[in-house]
Amino acid sequence: MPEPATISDTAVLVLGAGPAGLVLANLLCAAGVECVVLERRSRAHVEQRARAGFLSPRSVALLREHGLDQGLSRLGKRHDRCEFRSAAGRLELRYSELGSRKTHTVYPQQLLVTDLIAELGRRGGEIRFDTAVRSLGGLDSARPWVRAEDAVLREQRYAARYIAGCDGARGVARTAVPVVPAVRDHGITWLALLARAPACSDSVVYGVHGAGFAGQMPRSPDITRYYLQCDPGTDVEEWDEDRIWNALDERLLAGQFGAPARGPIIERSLVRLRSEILDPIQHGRLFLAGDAATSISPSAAKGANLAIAEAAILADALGAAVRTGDEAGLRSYSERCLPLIRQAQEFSHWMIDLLHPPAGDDPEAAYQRVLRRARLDSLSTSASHRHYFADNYVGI
Ligand code: RFL
Repeated sequence: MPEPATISDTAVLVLGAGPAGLVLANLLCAAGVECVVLERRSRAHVEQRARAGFLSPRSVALLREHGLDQGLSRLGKRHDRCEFRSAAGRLELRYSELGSRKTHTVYPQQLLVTDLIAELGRRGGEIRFDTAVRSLGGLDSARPWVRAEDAVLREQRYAARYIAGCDGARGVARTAVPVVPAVRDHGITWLALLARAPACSDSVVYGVHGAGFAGQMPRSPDITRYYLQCDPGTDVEEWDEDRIWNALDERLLAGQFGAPARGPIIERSLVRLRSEILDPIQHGRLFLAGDAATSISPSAAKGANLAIAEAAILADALGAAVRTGDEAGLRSYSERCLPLIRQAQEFSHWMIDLLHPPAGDDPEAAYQRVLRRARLDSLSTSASHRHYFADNYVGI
């Protein structure tokens, strides 16, 4: 096969138009650094892909500082509490009154992505949608490259001084970093649902139940995200609306605390809880950010927030390297991001453990359930434990 002609040669190639890639590209454009974003999906697809919703104070401050908060400031809703429902009763934690007294802002990820694409256009940035990266190379050379395919499967070659791998947990960039990741497959699967119905309370609700975990996360006045732990081999088609709402009623203890308002289920997908950490998150002139650098379960709402934090750190380092040739920030990129990743992974794992006590009659499962009960009890009885929880829950 002849080598395809290089159709673009730029300072930074950004792979992926999710939160990481779009924040990075916006910051680079604002700093006068030329970049091109390659995204395998269409613009309509990425602007409608509903995922995260909970932004940490650090993410909000960062987006605001860089003029990326127009929609967020208008439509984002302050959120400051979560509750656990279990056989031990109901425990509400108002984290605006705990620890460093911070709050989340609820703003659906697809709206943030839509805002970031529009702003990048205003800043003169370029996104090539429907362009799937297939391979990358030359990472130790002055001109690394990427091979991609456009919508009609035409091969293309792009070159740049640096490549930012922001193509998510299943992208190709991470496969170009030659390290064996630290991995945990939690053996847990969630049915992730979006319902056209208001949430049953203003809180995030975590149902810790013998039949499996259930969660409720408010998204907007008439859209709510729900999660239901299900068998790993389950087929989403087996979950009709009645089965879903009955399971939510049971596990969120509707009899005691009120039933969720029912409405059409507008989206259902399976999320397998799997965590993966790369160290380092760079190789040669390739730098990973977001889910490409670490896959993290949605149990503590950290993924999008890590993506934004890493994108900002990378934008600073790339800006200095391109403008002044100073690569010190790039050399220490992994060292700066990994403490954030480790902390987020540790807390997400803590949450997974808390929310999924093992089922079964064997003595080990029973013992593990006692530990989870003790952990919930200590959240209710120990102020210092509540402060610890609050700081980790809203922190990145
Ligand atoms: P993304 O958003 O996955 O974007 C990566 C982009 O790269 C594109 N891509 C490619 N492009 C070109 N060539 C290729 N070969 C490519 N391969 C992939 C993809 O099409 C995509 O557009 O990664 P990024 O930017 O790192 O952002 C990460 C976040 O999206 C993710 O961590 C969060 O959504 C996780 N998450 C949550 N995070 C939070 O902080 N708060 C939450 O409340 C929250 N809720 C969630 C979540 C994730 C969920 N799912 C679906 C796993 C709820 C759910 C259900």
